[in-house]
Amino acid sequence: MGGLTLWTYDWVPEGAPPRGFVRDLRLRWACEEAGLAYEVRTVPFEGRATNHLARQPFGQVPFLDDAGLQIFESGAGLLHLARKSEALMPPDSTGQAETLQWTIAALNSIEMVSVPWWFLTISGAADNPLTGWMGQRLGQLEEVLAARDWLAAGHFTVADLLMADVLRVPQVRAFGERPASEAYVARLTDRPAFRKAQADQMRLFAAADAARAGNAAG
Ligand SMILES: N[C@@H](CCC(=O)N[C@@H](CS)C(=O)NCC(=O)O)C(=O)O
Repeated sequence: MGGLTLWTYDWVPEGAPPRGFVRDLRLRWACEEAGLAYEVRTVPFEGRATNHLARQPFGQVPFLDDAGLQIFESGAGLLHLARKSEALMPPDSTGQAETLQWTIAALNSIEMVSVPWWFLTISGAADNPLTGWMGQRLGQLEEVLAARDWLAAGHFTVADLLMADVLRVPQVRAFGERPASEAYVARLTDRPAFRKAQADQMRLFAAADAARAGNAAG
């Protein structure tokens, strides 16, 4: 209970979202960027609809524990972590306002379209009714990213971390021609902190596969 604990599932199937995209990665990545020590603990994937509702009322992951303070929603967790480190959010009020604004924009103006669009796309909908809305939002963001390298404060912040995580979904990257957005995602996901966070998540689920295979065999 003394430090930071990030909670995720003990295992996830290969699929949607694929491994490497489970949202605990956002919190891992932020901790890595900020040099914050953390441990990762898990709740069972099986029975997730009911087995941790006291910690996450929608049965989802991630959630966060900071010395007994409990926080769910990846965006809330990121903003909590951002208050701990200038590597994630600058101390000045203008920089903080910009960071908050773009963090919320990633969730509420881009992800609120991209997730349902993605879901309909992978469900095989012949005519995805969200395509026009999706194209408009990503086009507007492309104009922003064509004009600058970072969303807030003139340097990397947690807003970039979150926006890049929203945009890096393969179907989103493949949707239309948006060279500035593609360069942005490539640059952000080439950061050592991202690569470590993603490798650690993949390693956790690979170990869970091995344990399940051992249990099935034995
Ligand atoms: N708005 C939530 C969404 C969390 C979310 O969708 N988590 C996925 C894993 S990436 C999940 O738990 N899915 C299982 C489910 O919804 O039952 C957040 O950002 O924390």
